[in-house]
Amino acid sequence: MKTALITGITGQDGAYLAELLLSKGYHVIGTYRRSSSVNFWRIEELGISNNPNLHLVEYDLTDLGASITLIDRYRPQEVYNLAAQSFVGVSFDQPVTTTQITGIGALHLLEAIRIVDKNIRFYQASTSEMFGLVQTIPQRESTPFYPRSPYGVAKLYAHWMTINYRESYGIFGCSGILFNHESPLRGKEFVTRKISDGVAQIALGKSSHLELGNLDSKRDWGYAKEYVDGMWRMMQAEEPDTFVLATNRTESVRDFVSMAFKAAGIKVDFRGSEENEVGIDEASGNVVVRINPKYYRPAEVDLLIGDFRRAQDILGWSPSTSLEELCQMMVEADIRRNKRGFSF
Ligand code: NDP
Ligand code: GDR
Repeated sequence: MKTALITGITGQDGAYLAELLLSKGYHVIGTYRRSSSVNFWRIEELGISNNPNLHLVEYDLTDLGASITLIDRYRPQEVYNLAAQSFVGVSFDQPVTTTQITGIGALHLLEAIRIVDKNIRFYQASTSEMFGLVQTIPQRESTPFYPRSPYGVAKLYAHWMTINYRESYGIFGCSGILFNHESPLRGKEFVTRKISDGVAQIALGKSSHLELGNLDSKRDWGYAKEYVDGMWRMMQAEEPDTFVLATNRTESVRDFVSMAFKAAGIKVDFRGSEENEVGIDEASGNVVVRINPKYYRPAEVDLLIGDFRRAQDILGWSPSTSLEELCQMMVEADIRRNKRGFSF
């Protein structure tokens, strides 16, 4: 039985990856942070929280000693580093914390592997945010980086450290440059889930409207459950490498809003521009979307679209859920949760 260690099991990807690895017969060590109220809602929703092969351990990525102890104690064959301060918006307000967790945190695990056992395989959760101010379209493994947030800069540091430990010490360190991936388990601070939950509340008469920031930014959104399979494939490859996972389709935030309202049977018409733009429910004439500049970022990533051909050729990975299907799935899940009066 293989043992895998997942940092950040309380997050979206950690929960889906744990589900996948358990289904493949792994013993999974999942780390969570000490806090006043630890939240296991995602692994509970997936029905894996009581799986006898899942072992939950308290751990903070910012502690080097704890990282060495963790790796030494469990001696996993595979380490998936998914833990991060992952919200781009917050990284502008907390750049130092973000760097310590998202950047240096990855180095702590690489150091632990170097010290304890160099045969342990390491996956680093890299991101399309490293492309930032995009230099070419679509973005692939060879596209130059130009991060636009403290989060993107911290992730770029961790990405290069992973490559450096691969080249310096022969550690199997792979880096997945994943474009945005969403699901009903996405945190509500991220725009797609904020929209699906907001639309559900409006459709059920629990809320009048949704407040958003920049509707013009364009993202390549895929389904998280498919992306964690790509992470696992990278770790089974012959050689450690860097791979882009994406859908090669880009849509604006505004398009996603329309799609989500459509999934709830509401047709929305956008009028006005910039801060005065509003989304109007065509049937009732009610304003259901407003702009609130507090959601604007000091520097924005305007457009992302990824080329996943390398992952397809070498790993046999490709996405299969369309954005319409994903959006429908998220809106339906949030309508169900809001009807139960209970939505994380
Ligand atoms: P989430 O924000 O949902 O999860 C992040 C996880 O990291 C949570 O479990 C969180 O714990 C944990 N964490 C945060 N700080 C620490 C710390 N100091 N020590 C230990 N654990 C910590 O992210 P996702 O699941 O969406 O993403 C997984 C990874 O992939 C992240 O690294 C993210 O940056 C990266 N990524 C995500 C993409 C996406 O579109 N989802 C795209 C590309 C990369 P807690 O619950 O206590 O907060
Ligand atoms: P992103 O995701 O920054 O791409 O990072 P997010 O969903 O936060 O933003 C996407 C785009 O939507 C615009 N936007 C808003 N965003 C939020 N959160 N809230 C709003 O109200 C809002 N209105 C408009 C943003 O400005 C942005 O352009 C995600 C995270 O999961 C990262 O960890 C990951 O690395 C990248 O995806 C790939």
